Amino acid sequence: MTTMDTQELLQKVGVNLELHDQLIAYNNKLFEATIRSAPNRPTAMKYFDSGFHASHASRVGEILDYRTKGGKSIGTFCIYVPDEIALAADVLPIPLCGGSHWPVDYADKMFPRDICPLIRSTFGMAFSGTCPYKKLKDATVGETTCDAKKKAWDLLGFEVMEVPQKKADIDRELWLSEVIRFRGFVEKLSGVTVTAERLKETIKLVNRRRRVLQAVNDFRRLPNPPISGLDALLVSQVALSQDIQTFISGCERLIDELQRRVGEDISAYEQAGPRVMIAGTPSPMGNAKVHFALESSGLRVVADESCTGMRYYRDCVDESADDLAGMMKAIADRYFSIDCSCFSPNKERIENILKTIEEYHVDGVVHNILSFCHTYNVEAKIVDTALGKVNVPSLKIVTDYSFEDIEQLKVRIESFGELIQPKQLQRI
Ligand code: BJ8
Repeated sequence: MTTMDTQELLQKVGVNLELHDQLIAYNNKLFEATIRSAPNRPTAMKYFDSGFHASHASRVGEILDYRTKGGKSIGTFCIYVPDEIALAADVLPIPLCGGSHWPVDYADKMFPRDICPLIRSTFGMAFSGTCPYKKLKDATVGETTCDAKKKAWDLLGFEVMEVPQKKADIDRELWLSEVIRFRGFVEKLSGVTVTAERLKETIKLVNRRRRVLQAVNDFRRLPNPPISGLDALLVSQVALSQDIQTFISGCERLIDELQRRVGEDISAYEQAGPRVMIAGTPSPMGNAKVHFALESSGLRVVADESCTGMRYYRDCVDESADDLAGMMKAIADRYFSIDCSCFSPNKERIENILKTIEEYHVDGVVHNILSFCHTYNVEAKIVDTALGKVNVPSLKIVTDYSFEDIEQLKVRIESFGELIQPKQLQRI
């Protein structure tokens, strides 16, 4: 798609071109300075680099085409909204979480300043007229995962899925009923009934996306990871924004190249720095700040525990059921196993973190917490108690999307890096 085509397209979907140019200039500059500046990148990352740019260009065109042919779509903000069911009703989910600092002040039109930057970025884009998807959806589906989100949906009149806050049987039943209600919602939107046959196909398709993500990230367990944490983050971000089939093909090419790199002992890193896991809040597309601060300070990010990491792809939906009720239950169970800090207690998250530390040979954990995200911020203390028992040090970073504090962060990260006693797998 030429520049001219893109501008016409954006105009067609109601984007404010002048402000959009500013947003893209800001995002591109950061992308070049962070993700693209990493050394030893696999050639197959080209697809994911283009996926970054496509999210405000050709992907918009694809969705516009789909809608012109009568397709329906919904905006979403959380990995609790089950893609399988939406797709089985011929409704395309479009994740809308913002990761750019540029639009955050535009959110002040409706929201207080002292809320999470993810919410401010998302609505800052919508209110500044720079979100190309605003007019490309028939409905928007929120969820009750945090107070700021809940009230935002209220204010904006969105459809809301109730995510329970505990994991007792009664909560599981409530969640199943919400998943069934969501099916009714998307069926009504598109006029397409979800059949067992179609749902079986979409369960398999979405699981395939999870499996390629698992395969890419498995390489990060190795002594010399052939892919960096910054690139692995970009892969996850692109998973959320691009066409599933194209994304799967892009990952398959990357997996082949990573396999070859392993054979030739090519590392994504120039030195064998401490191996760290990032835990906590997601880093939606546009935000790679903490990954960059860590990797440009000589640490290696070998695991991401967040929703732009393994929380998104760790578990697949059980494919064994053949009837609609069985499949709906399998989907509800899979999504109910997500260990978001909105749950209380949230012991699965601690178990998953400890398991990941073992599997990825993690020397230290970095809590990446978006400002004003109280559940992850407080839960970091519970995580730290568990880490203390296995002698794994941690560093808590509470920050927003702006780069104002980057030098301070790097000073803290460098001290943390010196404190970590690498236990294992330090080879280059
Ligand atoms: S499952 S992490 S995508 S809610 S918006 S909770 S950062 S204050 S994004 Fe999330 Fe779903 Fe949980 Fe994952 Fe905190 Fe900000 Fe709320 Fe957030």
